[in-house]
Amino acid sequence: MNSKEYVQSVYKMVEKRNPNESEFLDAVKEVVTSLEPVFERHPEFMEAGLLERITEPERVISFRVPWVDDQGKVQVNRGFRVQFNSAIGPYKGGLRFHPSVNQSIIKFLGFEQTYKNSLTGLPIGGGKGGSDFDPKGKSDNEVMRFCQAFMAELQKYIGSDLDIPAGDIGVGGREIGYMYGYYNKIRNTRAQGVLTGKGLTYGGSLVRTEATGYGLVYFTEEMLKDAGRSFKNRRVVVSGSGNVAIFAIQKVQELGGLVISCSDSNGYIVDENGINLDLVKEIKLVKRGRIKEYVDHVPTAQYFEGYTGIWTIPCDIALPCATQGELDAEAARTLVKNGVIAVAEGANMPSTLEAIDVFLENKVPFGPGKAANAGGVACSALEMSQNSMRYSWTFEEVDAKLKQIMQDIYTSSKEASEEFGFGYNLVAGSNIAGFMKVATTMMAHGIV
Ligand code: NDP
Ligand code: 2IT
Repeated sequence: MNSKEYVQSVYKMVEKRNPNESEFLDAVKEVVTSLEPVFERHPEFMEAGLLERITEPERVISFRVPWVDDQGKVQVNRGFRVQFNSAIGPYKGGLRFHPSVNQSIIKFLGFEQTYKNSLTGLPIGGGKGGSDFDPKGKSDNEVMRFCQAFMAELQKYIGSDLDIPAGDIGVGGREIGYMYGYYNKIRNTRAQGVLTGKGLTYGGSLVRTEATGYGLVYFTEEMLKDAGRSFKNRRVVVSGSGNVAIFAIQKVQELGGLVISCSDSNGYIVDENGINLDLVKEIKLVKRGRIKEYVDHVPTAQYFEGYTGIWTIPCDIALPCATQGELDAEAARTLVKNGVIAVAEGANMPSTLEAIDVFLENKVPFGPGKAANAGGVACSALEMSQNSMRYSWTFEEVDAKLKQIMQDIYTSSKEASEEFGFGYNLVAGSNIAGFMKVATTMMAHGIV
């Protein structure tokens, strides 16, 4: 069997084994199609069944999360932790609380996380978890009781040398604080390294809050630099208005770019004078409100219902930072038509496979999520290092390490793409560079 037949036959098996898991299948498809030339050069990887092994999670944990709401009513949610691949280190990856969460979504995120974490150069394996709990409209007390109920079960499976969760959609500092407090109480420990994204007074790292957004912009800066360009005076559209979007906007503004739009799951705002980020932070982070409230404070700005229309705004640089599948082929064609010069993903898999093809066919420099948004998890690994040392680096120290890591990811992705005959293709390059470290390690460990 040649490498092409091998990749196709394994993908068919994965399809058969995971029916109805479209997000997971898309994530696998994107990676495996990049790997054909790798298997051609390394037939020993085929003989060792590497592709069959990496497409099957080491462990999928699903559990009941019962809790009591403010009306005294019993609520039951479903919790997940997918421990995907621990070849290069303990499982590492965020927790997502959103009503859409299901096994397919957590598996796709855990699969992606494995190669993203490998790309950081730090010793972390891949995992992801979460729940279909919807934090929207819940009181602080309800969120706390849910986090405690969730952790009551999750604690059986995690640990600072085993599996280290962090935040993702719907899980930020507040939720990590509640989960961390409860973990320590019921385990009778003060194990700082068990979660990342912690508050600064109990083992959190400076820059972790900003890291994904900042890292995304550092990565995009490398893409622009290679084309002899920069963020200066560029029109930038950033979707979402959560953790990743907000700190991406902050860094773009620092670098002289003009961010004209951001969104939430209901709609998007356009402010041709440049987004007032303090106002967005007040609305989304402090009040936990809706982005449309922005126009109540800035009458010259406009609000549009629906979140996909954001890609029709003419811009130079597009940074999707909301959620999977938010940018489809039609949106990609519109961006290309409007002359976009770079697209980089702050979210995980925001562009559909067809949208990615549109960017690649039109030679638009495209930074895939597993490379471009790796700054968050990289900083989480730096938080773990500081916890182990019982020491904290300064903001400048962590920020410099983050920037270096993002530059290294860019270079290794670009070089792997060229080495394996893809030209300038950061999708293929990041898949290959991420895979090589995992593959080499799995070969060293034997069949385990
Ligand atoms: P947050 O919960 O802080 O913010 C999510 C944002 O996306 C909100 O503005 C939310 O709007 C919006 N959103 C959610 N669903 C949709 C939708 N269907 N359409 C449009 N907007 C939507 O999450 P993060 O910022 O942490 O995560 C955003 C993305 O970045 C996710 O894909 C996540 O996996 C990825 N990521 C996060 C990292 C991190 O460190 N946090 C690291 C790497 C990647 P609303 O307020 O209406 O819910
Ligand atoms: O998707 C991601 O990389 C994250 N949500 C961050 C994970 C982490 O462990 O910091």
